[in-house]
Amino acid sequence: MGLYLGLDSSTQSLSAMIIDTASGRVVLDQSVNFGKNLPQYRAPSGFLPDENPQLKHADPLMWVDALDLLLGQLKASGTDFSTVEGISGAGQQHGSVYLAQRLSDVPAWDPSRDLSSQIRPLLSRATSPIWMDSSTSVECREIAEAVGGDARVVTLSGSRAIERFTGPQIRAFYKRSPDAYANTREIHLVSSFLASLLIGGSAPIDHGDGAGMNLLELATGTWSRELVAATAPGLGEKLPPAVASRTQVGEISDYFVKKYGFKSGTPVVAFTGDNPSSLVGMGATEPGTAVVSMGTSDTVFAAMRQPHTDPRGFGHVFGNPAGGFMCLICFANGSLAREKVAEKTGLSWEAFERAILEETQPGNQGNLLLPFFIPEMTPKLLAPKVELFGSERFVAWQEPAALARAIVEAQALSMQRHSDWIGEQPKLIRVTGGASKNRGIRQVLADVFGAEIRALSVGNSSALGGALRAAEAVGKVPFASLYEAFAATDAASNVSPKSGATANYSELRQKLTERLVALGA
Ligand code: XUL
Repeated sequence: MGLYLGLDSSTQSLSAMIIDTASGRVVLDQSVNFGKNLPQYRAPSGFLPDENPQLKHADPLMWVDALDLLLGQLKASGTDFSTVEGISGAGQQHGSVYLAQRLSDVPAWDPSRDLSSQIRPLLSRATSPIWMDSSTSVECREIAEAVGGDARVVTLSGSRAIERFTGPQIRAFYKRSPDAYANTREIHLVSSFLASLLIGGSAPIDHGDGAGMNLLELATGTWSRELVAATAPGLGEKLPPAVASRTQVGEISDYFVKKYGFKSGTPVVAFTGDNPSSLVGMGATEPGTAVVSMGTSDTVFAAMRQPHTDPRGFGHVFGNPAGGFMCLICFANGSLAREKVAEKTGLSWEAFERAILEETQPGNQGNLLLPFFIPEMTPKLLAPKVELFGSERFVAWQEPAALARAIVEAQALSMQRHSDWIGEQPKLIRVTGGASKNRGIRQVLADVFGAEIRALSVGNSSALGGALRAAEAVGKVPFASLYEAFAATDAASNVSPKSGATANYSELRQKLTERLVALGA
């Protein structure tokens, strides 16, 4: 029993959460926002603006500075890190960091200097492609062709070759900057990079996040020779080992002991991707509970005993940090699309909720909005596509309440369609992320899926997942008892499907399917 720290480096912020397994309480939950707190990196939404909408990169030093900033703020406000018994965490998935030296070969971090000035000279690539990048369609095709087609990539890695996945991104780097690629000794994911900073060495990549690279062989949990060879020459020597998620990857380095007061020898457990970490934070590592996470991206995910892949090619299979597998479907048009509709209709968040709950009905009288305000990965649309179908006033953007309902219904119907390959329709869905706090959005999910919706009392399920994983691996506290204490649902937020509502969606579902098929999606 003790205190465990979970970190989460997501698209827009770095969060820290400390849990106390003796009292069953979260004792600390704090974040720094990259855009607001580190404006010198000129990344208001966590990535560097670029003329090309397909290119989405971030400065990895921003993530390093965020770590020093957050730990410094916490120490200054009285956090005693010497009581922490173990650390784990998560990073936004797929993003990669390129180093000219192996981190295990460099001298220990000097606590009299900040960390970013010690990392800067080690980078072989100044920026990191992140999950929002969609610039690698050519490389995806080349990788698939080299191994004998899409089906082979899916069998090996659990997903088709996907633009944002790390393998195609590495291949694009090798082709566009061959010298810098040749000068690269080690490639990390955001998650393993964060863990490497903490241990002052090269941390392995875990099976949860590693499966989002198109390089890991799902069946064996090792790097696939075929995919590695198809991606870029010499890549095998540049990848850290792949390990099970509960592996202790090292001890906290002296830099953090001297600077922030951690106890020498504090174990660090492999970091994982933010979605696999949320699977743990949501208490959903056993099959049977689906999770809908509504943040910058919307994701639908669930634990799976045996890997089983999406015939349409949009879904993925990743390692489940508690053992076995998980499936995931990711939608780029999450918060941003909802915000765009709120902005265009002039509705506040409260009015948006009222519009859904009080002013409109399930099925929206046939009004339909195609919700792709930015390029989408599920279905694959490389250019934005927003279209309205329905009453004259609706298509002229003059029905604010119907438009609020329309964006949420289209997102929920698209989630339902694209998660149908997982198996039986879920009867119980756990929700997380900012938008899930909106009761109107929870009601639409309940009505479309015909499922009971539950939200957790603790927010930030990915940072919580990090703390829980540390408690399980270091403190040997079983997940089942951790879930009882920390993954309890908040009864006041429960939502059930309205009677008869689910049936109202058959027409809208049909209309959306026709549109998607017409778009080749
Ligand atoms: C999942 C994905 C996103 C990021 C967001 O495949 O790309 O959900 O992990 O941080």
